[in-house]
Amino acid sequence: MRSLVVHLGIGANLDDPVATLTEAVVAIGQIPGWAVMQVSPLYRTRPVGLLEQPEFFNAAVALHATLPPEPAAAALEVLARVKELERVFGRVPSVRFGPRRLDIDIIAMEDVAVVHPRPLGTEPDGPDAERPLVVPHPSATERLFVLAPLADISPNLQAPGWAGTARELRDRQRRIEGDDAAICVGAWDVGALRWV
Ligand code: PH2
Ligand code: MG
Ligand code: MG
Repeated sequence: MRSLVVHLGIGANLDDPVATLTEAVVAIGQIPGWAVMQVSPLYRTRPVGLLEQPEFFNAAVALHATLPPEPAAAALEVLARVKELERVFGRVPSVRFGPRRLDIDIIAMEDVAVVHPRPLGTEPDGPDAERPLVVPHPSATERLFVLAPLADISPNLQAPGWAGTARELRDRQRRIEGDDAAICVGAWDVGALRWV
C-alpha cells in the first residue's frame, strides 16, 4: 500500500445541496485509511451540459488515502468508495449531466494516469455506463466549477496531461465562462465542519 494525495470534486443540485455537501465532506473523512487535508471554499455554479436544471453547488477536497501501489487498482478503489458514498446519500440513476443529489468525481491522484473499464454498478448514469474510468478526470480542465475550488486549495497542482497548473487553467477558464459561472459563497470552517 502507499499513501496518495487524492483530489475529489463534489457537487449537488437537488434537495438541500449545501447540507448534502457538508455531510459528504464529513463522510469522506470517515472512510478508513483516508484523511481529509483541505476542503475548498463552496461555489454556486451555473449548470454545465444540461442548462435547464437547478444551479449547482461545488467544492473540492484534498485527502491522503492509503491505496494499492498499482495505479488502476488505486483508482478503482477510490471509485468504489465514492460510488458507495453517492449511494448512501441517495443518488438515484439519472441522465448524464442531469440533476443529482450528490456527485463525487475523482479529479486527480498525483501521478496516476488510468483509463480502465468501470466495474459494474459504479456508473449509475444509464446509457453512459460504458464510459471508462479516466484519471485525471477528462473534462476537469474545461470546467470552472471544478477548477475554481481546486485552484483555491491546490493552485500549483498539475495533473498528468494538463497544460498548466490548476491556477493557470482556472484563470483561463474564468475568462471563457465568465465571473458568474462560479461564485464563491463560503469558506470551510475546520472547527465547525461546515462552510461559513
Ligand atoms: N456536474 C455535471 C454536469 N454539470 N454543472 C455544474 N455547475 N456543476 C456540476 O457539478 C455539474 C454540472 C455532471 O456531473
Ligand atoms: Mg460530475
Ligand atoms: Mg460523477
